[in-house]
Amino acid sequence: MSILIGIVGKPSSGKTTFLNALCGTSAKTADYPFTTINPNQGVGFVTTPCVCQELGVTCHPRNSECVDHVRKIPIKIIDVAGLVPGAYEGKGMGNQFLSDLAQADILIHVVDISGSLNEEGESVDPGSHDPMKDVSFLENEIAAWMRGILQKDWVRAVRKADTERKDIVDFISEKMTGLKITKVHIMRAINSAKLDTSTVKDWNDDDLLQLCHEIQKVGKPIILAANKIDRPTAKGNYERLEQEFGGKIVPTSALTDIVLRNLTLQDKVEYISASGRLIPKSGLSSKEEPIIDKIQSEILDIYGTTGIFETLNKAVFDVLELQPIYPVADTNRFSDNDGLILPDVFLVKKGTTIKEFAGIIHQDLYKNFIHGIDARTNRRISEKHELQFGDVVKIVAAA
Ligand SMILES: Nc1nc2c(ncn2[C@@H]2O[C@H](COP(=O)(O)OP(=O)(O)OP(=O)(O)O)[C@@H](O)[C@H]2O)c(=O)[nH]1
Ligand SMILES: [Mg+2]
Repeated sequence: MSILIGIVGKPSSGKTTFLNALCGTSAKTADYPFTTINPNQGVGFVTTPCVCQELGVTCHPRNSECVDHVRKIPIKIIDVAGLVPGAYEGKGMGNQFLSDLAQADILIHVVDISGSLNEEGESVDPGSHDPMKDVSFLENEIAAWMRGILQKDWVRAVRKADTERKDIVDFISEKMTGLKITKVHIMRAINSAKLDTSTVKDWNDDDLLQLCHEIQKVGKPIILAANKIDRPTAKGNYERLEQEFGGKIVPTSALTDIVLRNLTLQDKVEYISASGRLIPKSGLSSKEEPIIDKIQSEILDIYGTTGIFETLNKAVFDVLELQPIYPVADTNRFSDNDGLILPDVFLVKKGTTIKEFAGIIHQDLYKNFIHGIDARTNRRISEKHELQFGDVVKIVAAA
């Protein structure tokens, strides 16, 4: 399964800066709305301690990287045009960008937590806009966009489905083809929306909107990046939103991340990530010195990091509940058939069984599956066994 993360938010909230920080790209950013029109794409990395250290081996990563025993797993990221109220009806850049998000598994909503932009992304008095409003407006836009897709030809389609006695989940699933919404998502959403599946033809616009809100929650979950946390009016807003959204919000400063990266690349500062400390080195100009002090005292000392990679890790590991699993062919050497040690790592959903995992690697492995082996213990595992975070497994299949 290839994972795609979509970066969304109103104009000028810092989406492209966020993408550049995550992916090391240099897509255009600027302080006026709609700098981005066509989507920018990049590849970021989620990180997890590599099992090579625990197993005492030197790995040869192929589909990922390993730096100092940290596995870096590539994730595709897309940054789209800014979203303004009414986008689903074609306002602003319209709903083209919503289509750009169709393939996304999860959305990072980049919010201007300093409250210095109005709904349209234009500058206003710092702190005068309530970022809480941005959160609900974005959810509403996504739900309204999905409802628009469902409503197309709804009455006729419902009648037809009725005469064909088609299952409602199959019916909605067909309407949402291409949006990466699964039948499980739809089933869960119908339940949460408490809709009566025996009276589908009576569902009104509000019912459909409610259903789409629930589909969004399960099918395109949103994690909040409280961006521009470096600005003076940000902290209070962040604390308020943190109370409300708890585990789903991360304080970030995309711009600081980029400044720090450039200074590090120029060897002007050393960043000790474990302690969140910056060590100034020679070559810092008199203009750069106060910047370093400010980053240390106003961001790192308070929040620990610039938050960019924390957001990505949280999205992948906590919200999507994906787990890194390492398939091997030789359980003594932890290698593949060519002798490469721990070459690949796959991200699979929590609850995935070893047999389902076989199918993710190759359909033939699923068909011919016999059993699995836990490479740590060399014990057999039966087909219903659910994989755990960091498992190293061999799949035994009939030739
Ligand atoms: N202070 C501060 N400014 C930031 C931060 N992130 C981005 N910016 C600035 O915000 C402005 C807008 O950034 P962009 O990345 O172009 O914003 P965007 O959301 O992609 O904007 P559109 O493409 O127009 O929708 C630029 O001037 C950035 O330098 C941040 O963390 N802190
Ligand atoms: Mg942009």
